[in-house]
Amino acid sequence: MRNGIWNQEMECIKRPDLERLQLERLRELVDYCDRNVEFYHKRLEKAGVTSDKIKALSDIQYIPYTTKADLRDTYPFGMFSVPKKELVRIHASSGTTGNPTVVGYTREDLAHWAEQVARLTVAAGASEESMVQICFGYGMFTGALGLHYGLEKIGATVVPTSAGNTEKQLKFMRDFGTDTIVATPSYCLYLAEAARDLEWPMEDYQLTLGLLGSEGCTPEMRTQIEQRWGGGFFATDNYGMSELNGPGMSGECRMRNGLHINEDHFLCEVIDSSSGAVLDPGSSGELVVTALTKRGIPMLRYRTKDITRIDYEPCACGRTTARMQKIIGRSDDMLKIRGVNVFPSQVESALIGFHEISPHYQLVVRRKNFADHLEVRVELIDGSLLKTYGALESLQKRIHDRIKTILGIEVKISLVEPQSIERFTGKAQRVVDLRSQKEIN
Ligand code: DLL
Repeated sequence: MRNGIWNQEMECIKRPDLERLQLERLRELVDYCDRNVEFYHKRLEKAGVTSDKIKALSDIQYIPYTTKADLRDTYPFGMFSVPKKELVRIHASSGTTGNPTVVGYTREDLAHWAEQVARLTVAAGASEESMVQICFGYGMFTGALGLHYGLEKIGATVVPTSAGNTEKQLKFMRDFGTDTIVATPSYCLYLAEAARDLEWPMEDYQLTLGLLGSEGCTPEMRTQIEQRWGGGFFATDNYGMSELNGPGMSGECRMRNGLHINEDHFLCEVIDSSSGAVLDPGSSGELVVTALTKRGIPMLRYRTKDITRIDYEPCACGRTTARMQKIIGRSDDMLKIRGVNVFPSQVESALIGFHEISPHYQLVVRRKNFADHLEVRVELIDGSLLKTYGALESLQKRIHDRIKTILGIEVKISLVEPQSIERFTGKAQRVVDLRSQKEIN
């Protein structure tokens, strides 16, 4: 490690050298998929693509996209490329509907994965001095074990508390002098609240770094989380998905002006999610990723459904890798409210800043008179406000007006009792979709 950069050679690589490496790896990958996965063989054959047709990175456009539905249709191992004896780990994503997506890793995949996570955790400020509490659930979810091995690789001390058991979490955090936490932003916020409620002085905690991820978090929400943990706490955003190993695809450095992509492992494109057309560099759209080095279950042009934009300018931190902007939402999470596209993250940004409400909220979508209606449920900090009619009405109106200015649509604001909105130890579920229920008029 030099200048606080884990892998100077790859993280500060010159773009022409990177592109040469990506092209070489892409050709190898196409050839590998063609030879080892029946699913890809058929797709590539139909599209008339062989590795020798890939002469430039832009020739990737001839390769068909892969989707989550492809993984589900080939459940559980249909897209794996190696016999079981070569697999050393399996993970799966929860899959609330239908088959979960199952992913497998060879020994080399795990080594690459740990390297990817090592780079990002160092970029965020972790080191061999760090005492890191991993509050992601250990199990089929990739978050915990992914961060675990990357952090061990850099020599940090890992405390694998897993998710939940909040009081015990806080006790270890305080007694061990944990300085780094790995969690979803929503759980990190909840832990801060619980810490305050326990009435142990906040000064007893030594948290200075949050490696947060696995769900969206607006800059406004991040400020709330940082303020709750107190002055020295600095949180970074980390992105990934099980189909692309898990965490480790991209993460923020101390500049926090985008998430550095491990581009020698992941080749990214941004497309228009409705037409599938590839967009020019710098445009916002759906992220499509080709995992250049992954072999257990290779991924060619995987449609993530996550909406972002990629910035190719070198960063002030010294790294030259491209940075993706924070995910603004998933194309399938986008609500269409009377013709207007609404991402939950826009509502989150609008809500934070009202000192009378907590950062916990829920969006309820209903179908009424053949149109979608949005109710925003927000939690009051002081429940006695519910009895103070004038104050309550005025707050409701101010929140309503701010959201209307930002989104341009009417929403119903419901102010609810303190602590009444569900807390999550993993990914928060902020949207309650009641549109399939019987229509109300
Ligand atoms: O959430 C992997 C991960 C674990 C990333 C820990 C970072 C930290 P999945 O469970 O497969 O994998 O969910 C992937 O979660 O397509 C995004 O929609 C969302 N997501 C992940 N990270 C972020 C983030 C892990 N930083 C899906 N911001 C992705 C916004 C995120 N959304």
